[in-house]
Amino acid sequence: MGSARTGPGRDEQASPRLAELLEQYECGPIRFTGTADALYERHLMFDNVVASAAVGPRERYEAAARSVRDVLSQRWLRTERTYDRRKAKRVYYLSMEFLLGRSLADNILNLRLDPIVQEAIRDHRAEWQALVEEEPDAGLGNGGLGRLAACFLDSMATMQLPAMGYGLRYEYGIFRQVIEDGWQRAKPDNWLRRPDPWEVARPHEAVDVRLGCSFEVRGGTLGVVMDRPSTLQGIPYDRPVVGYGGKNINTLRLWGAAAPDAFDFAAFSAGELVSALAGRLSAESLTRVLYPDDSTSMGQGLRFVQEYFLVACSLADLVRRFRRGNGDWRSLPDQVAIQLNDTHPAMAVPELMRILLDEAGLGWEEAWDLTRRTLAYTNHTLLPEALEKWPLRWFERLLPRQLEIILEIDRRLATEVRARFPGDEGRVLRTGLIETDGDRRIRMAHLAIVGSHSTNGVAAIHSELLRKVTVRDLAELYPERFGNKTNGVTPRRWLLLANPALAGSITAAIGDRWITDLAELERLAPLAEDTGFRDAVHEARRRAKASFADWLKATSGVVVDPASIFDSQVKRIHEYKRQLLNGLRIVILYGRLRENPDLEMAPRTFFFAGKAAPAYEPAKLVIKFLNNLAGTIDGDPCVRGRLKLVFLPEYNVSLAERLIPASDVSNQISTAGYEASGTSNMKFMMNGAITIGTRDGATIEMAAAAGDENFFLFGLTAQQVADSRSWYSPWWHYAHEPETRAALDLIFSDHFSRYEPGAFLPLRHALLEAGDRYMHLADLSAYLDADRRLLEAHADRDRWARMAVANIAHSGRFSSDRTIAEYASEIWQASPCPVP
Ligand code: 26V
Repeated sequence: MGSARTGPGRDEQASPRLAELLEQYECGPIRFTGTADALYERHLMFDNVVASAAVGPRERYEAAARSVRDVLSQRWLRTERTYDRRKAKRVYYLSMEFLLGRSLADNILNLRLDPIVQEAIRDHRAEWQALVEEEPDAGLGNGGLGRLAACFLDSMATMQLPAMGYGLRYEYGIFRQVIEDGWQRAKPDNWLRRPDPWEVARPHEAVDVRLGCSFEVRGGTLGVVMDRPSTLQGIPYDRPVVGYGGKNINTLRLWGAAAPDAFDFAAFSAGELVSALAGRLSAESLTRVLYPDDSTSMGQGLRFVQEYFLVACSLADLVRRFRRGNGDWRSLPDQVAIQLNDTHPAMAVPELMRILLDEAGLGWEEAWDLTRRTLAYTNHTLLPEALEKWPLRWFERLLPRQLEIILEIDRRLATEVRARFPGDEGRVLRTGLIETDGDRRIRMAHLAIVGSHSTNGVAAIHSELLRKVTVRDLAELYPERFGNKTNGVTPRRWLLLANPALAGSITAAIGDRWITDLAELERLAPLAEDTGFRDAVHEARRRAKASFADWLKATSGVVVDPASIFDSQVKRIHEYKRQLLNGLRIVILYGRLRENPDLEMAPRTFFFAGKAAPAYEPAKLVIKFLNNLAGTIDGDPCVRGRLKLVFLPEYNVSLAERLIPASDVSNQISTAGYEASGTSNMKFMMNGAITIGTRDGATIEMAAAAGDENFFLFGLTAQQVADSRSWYSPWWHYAHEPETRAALDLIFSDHFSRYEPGAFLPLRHALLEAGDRYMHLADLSAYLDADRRLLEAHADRDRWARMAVANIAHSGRFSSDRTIAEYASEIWQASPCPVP
């Protein structure tokens, strides 16, 4: 970043293509005058009023972000105006989570401003890097479901769909993870401490939400006060979502909770002012924090209110927009498609019914028809403990009208089931919206399926299990509603941005159309036989590994050898994802080397990263185990330089962007039948890593695309897992597999917990005494066998490079553009609306 006077100006350095592009952004009343540098320098000076000597990286970040926002603002406004004038059918993506990560470099890339920026920072690389790192990693999500929502936003904008995301503006995102003595500690993520240059508050578009309860902060925690009705305000905070090429700029609208201003000024005394303001404080706490549980415990009242708040604000907003352009309620499904990201926003079913019945004054039949045709639902997990079921009495106290509607839906559903399956009362109970054993609960998945026209899973196997097992009775009742939409990821962030060297080699080989049409990568397939291209792929990975190693050393002091095989497993820590299985593999490899120090074995570095839900003790113990394993290996001269394990703390989007391009091997080893899809598996594949994995989720489809010979699949199938449940015994493996037994004995001899004796006894309990629910031991020997085959392949550099090329070439299906194209044509009936 040179100064305004010396830096390269727009006219001097912009190629004709670029000049055209900039003109594209000058599509409102304001012309950009002067240079890009001048724009930046003006923000640097005037936004924070600081002397140039006192400017730090944070001020530079804000000025850069504001400059980029200036460039996109007029086009952002024009996008909304175009959708409005064309009366385009709108798509609304309702999600409690958007795991956005950083925006600056991504927005620059999507606006195609990178040549300008590259030029401007030519002599200031380190300064630029420091500035980029000032942006907090927006962690408004737990994991896969939230990151998928962010990839979908990118694809919808790139494909010029008139789409909008709706979510919550959590002041605190997913907790920050620090590791102390090997244990996970959770720290608050105060990501909005500093003003966020990307968000635009729109208080004049606030909406009111009426509730049958109020809030109170008691003893430091926010509680729900029943039977004291209150009104909350939802304030929209808009964020730009830049499509690749910057043609359409969509909006992510996040709701912040506030108390309405209006209180009785005439009557208040000093005491009342304080209590009135305290009331205001607690209303704001509703959107204070993201719930950090992914697919574990539920049942918190505040989460229930958060979900309703998202639904009520978003529906009020989109109905208002619909009514502005259209008086006829009957055209709602032709004008609006609403996608529910899991059941978290499933209260949209009764809420939309309430609006159509009570506000539009329609009759039940018509309201029901419109509601169903407008809504669609995506399921993201089959884990029984993650299927939401909210106590009926919460609805009674907080949302009595919505409960009335749910009960009527349930009554009509039962009538329909009885007519279709006379005498089958068991089926009536199984399909019903209300679970009757114990205290009565509403089955939110049933509500979403019954109240929408489409239900989909996120990979072929998952959609099949959903239909045939989890909600079988409803699928028999409404077979035409069920479908599959295999997940995808955006190639802009996960290849073009994260791996510039590989992206450059690909573009050099086949041109740049792959960026918006990833199927183009197929054209790389023949280049597996081209030594030049294989070398380029190899070189790209070498560079990514070196720069990861440099970064790791600079930020943590940890030294890894870039010449070793980088073998990664990064995702939420969960028993079904089986990080422990990976740990057992490493213990066995370690045992082999100790046993036979002359054993030939390629040097390897194993990376783990991921957060455990703070209340999920077994998952937190896995983190502790991996850290102790790392420490023991580091301290053992027998294996030094040959094996290394690194647990990277604070896994987030930015860390994924660094690690994935640097990884040679991707571990996708969930118990078959448990991982709905997985999405990091696709990011690794796109970047040319080789997968070792089980036949689960989308990994099955990835192997089919790449060819089995380019994949290392192992272990029980979902069918075998289900069939062997009743007789499976981990003890059999302990008794009959010497390496399995030796590994477990080593762990339980406190070899990895010398100063914490007994620390890992709960692992023994889970793996042996309690029956090994996720069947680690059943797959362990097959895992090691696949690992042996993988090492064999790696020993042949050309063979490995061919496999990498094949994986990249066949990863095109796993672009979220393909997924979104399917949603648009098969569920939403929505078409692109290009902005002129
Ligand atoms: C559940 C709960 C319950 C309590 C409060 C917070 C919370 C947050 C999230 C969830 C459900 C998480 C479900 C999920 O993330 N599923 C993942 O979705 C990915 C995208 O479809 C998919 O690739 C993963 O396989 C699947 O595990």
